[in-house]
Amino acid sequence: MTEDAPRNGGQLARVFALLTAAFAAWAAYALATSSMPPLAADRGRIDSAIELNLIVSGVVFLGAHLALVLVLLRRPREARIPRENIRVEMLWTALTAAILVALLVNSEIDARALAGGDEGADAPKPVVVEVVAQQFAWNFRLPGEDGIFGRTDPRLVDQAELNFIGLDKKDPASEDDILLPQGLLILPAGREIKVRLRSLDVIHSFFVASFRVKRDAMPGLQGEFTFTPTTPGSFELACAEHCGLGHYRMRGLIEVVPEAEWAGKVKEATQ
Ligand SMILES: [Cu+2]
Repeated sequence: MTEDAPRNGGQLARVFALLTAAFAAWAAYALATSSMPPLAADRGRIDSAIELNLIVSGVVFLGAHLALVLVLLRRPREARIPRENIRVEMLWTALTAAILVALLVNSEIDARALAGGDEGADAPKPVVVEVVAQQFAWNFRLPGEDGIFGRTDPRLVDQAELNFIGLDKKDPASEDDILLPQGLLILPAGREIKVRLRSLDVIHSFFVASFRVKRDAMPGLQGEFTFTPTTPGSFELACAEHCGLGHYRMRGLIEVVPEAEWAGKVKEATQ
């Protein structure tokens, strides 16, 4: 060790402590001033998971940086810091593993609960909606009275005929299918919604911040997920996957209305 070591160590510790404090202050400010839009669906678990992860990683971040500052300050008295301490190493490795496993288990519990949907004999059937993403618009379809979606075929897609999803009009099941205007989805509040998500071209992502829902739409695959909008109102649907030059304008509007008004509003929008 050179003569300068104590002074350098102290300086380094001070710079480091300052940077840590500045970052912590900025993080606290960012957390206090920005937030997700108010929750409008039954997915509060997402908020608590984010909160828990931020708290745990914040505590670990501050603890690790504090330890680093202390080590830098104490470095001159090197004799007091053991070069190797198997017990301490085992302890922090086990502790880190335990924290990560606990977070993982917790997120698995959340994921299962969110995927489960409303169950039980008297739970009403979910409202099934087909969402078809395309460059750069959202198409929404309801199956109508029969509850069956008519056949679609990519070869039948015809933008000029406004057949954006390639609906086969010869299929009897497609007769009562309800095609909502592009970019407008009307949903009943308090009912479980089952979304069938597809894409006609590239990867898009169905993102409704107010519902805490974000799912990729993959060409060739059909995704399925559920959520229950709880509050009537207008909510923004954004594409959260950079899907091409028009990505920025790939927006949609989700109108959540009281269940009693739902059928009427859908009819009004499709006339
Ligand atoms: Cu997109």
